[in-house]
Amino acid sequence: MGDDPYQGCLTALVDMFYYQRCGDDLDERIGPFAHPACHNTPARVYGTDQFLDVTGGWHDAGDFGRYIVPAAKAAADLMLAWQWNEHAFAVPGVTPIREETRYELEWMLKMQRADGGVYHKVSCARFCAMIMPHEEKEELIISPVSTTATGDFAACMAMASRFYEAIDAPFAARMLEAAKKAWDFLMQSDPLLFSNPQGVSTGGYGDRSDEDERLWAHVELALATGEEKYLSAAREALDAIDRTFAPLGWGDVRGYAALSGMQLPGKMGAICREWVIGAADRLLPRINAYGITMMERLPWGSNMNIANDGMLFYQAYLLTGDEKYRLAAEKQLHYILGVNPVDYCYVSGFGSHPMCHPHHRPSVALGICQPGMLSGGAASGLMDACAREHLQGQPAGKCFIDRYESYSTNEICIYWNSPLVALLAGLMR
Ligand code: 9MR
Ligand code: 9MR
Ligand code: ZN
Repeated sequence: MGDDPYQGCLTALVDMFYYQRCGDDLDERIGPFAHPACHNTPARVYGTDQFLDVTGGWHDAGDFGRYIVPAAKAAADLMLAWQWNEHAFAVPGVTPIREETRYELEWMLKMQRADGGVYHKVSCARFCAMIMPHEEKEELIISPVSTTATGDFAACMAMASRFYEAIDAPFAARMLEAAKKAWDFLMQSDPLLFSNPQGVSTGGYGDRSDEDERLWAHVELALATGEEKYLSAAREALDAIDRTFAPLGWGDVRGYAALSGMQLPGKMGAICREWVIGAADRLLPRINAYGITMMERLPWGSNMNIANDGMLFYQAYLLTGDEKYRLAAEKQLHYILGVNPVDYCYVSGFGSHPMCHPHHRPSVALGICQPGMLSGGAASGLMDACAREHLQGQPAGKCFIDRYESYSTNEICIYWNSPLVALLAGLMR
């Protein structure tokens, strides 16, 4: 342990990804949360008699589904985290972040069809009871290909090929090939926007548009290859996209295109740098007394949006060296760690008043709270029965209840932990 008070929290936030592993024997290293390999039977391709091996990857959240769209966000954030502060992860006892991210990437590779299209998700037909992962024994179903999953996959794999080039060149090459195949599929496919097929009711991760996913794919392939066909696709898509904001959401990935696009040659790089700074400048004046950019209404998983804002501010700080952005990034972190209307540290196991009853199946099954998980946080829509029962009439920032029944305010998620890992690592530099 160093004397940085944040190091312990960062370590736990990264360990969380190891705990989320699917299809792996999790040993005594993680204490009571150890369990034998789960979800390791062949999965049925929806509506067919074809079965595939798609073992591996991380459970998405408090449920055990594995979904490509949010996986791409989580992996991208972890790569940015180590880009921003490699040093923070080179500490004994921290889960090796490159190996951990690779665990997800290897699974994602298995989700690609021979024609390049990428299946949207694998899960059971419905959410199971509050049991341990290896106790969920229903048939696994692979849901149909979508172009949002395929676009995110192409982008994430091309991005990862840059990050793993120096570590493992053959792995990087395999990912770049997969990215190119996914891109070819995208180019000849109309939008395939996902909604759950009949009989499947797990997470949908639906979207209204695949334009931003396509843009991100063009940008990453342009950067990874330097080839003209990707560069011109990126140029065209950059011109067409709305560059007012640069969200780093699972559904709107424009911000990832902006962040990576900054490294593109010539005018495109300049456009992306302006995009990032412009978006940060638009958010700055929205910062309120609690240090965050929203408060009237808070979406499901608001802590992700807050951590994402922190990442964007941090990136603007790296670009300009202007302390006002760093300060804004710090405010996002402080809100999450306790400077908020409910006075909770939203990371389990940390702070003087931590969240400790998350909608997280292993924690509920074992009756103990797993540490190092970021709660979704206040959500003003009161989207579950528990929230409706207890939070009626509360202002948005107080629409949080530390009860496991409240999945819309107190679930945990890989892509909520991941932007916090990036923000925290950046600020620890
Ligand atoms: O546990 C599920 C959680 O992971 C999801 O985010 C949430 C919303 O889709 O649904 C939870 O599952 C609940 C289901 O939707 C309704 N019946 C109770 C389930 C467990 O609380
Ligand atoms: O994080 C997702 C949130 O933005 C959506 O509003 C919500 C309802 O569709 O779903 C959330 O994602 C959940 C997913 O569907 C299933 N795994 C748990 C996710 C977090 O609650
Ligand atoms: Zn599993």
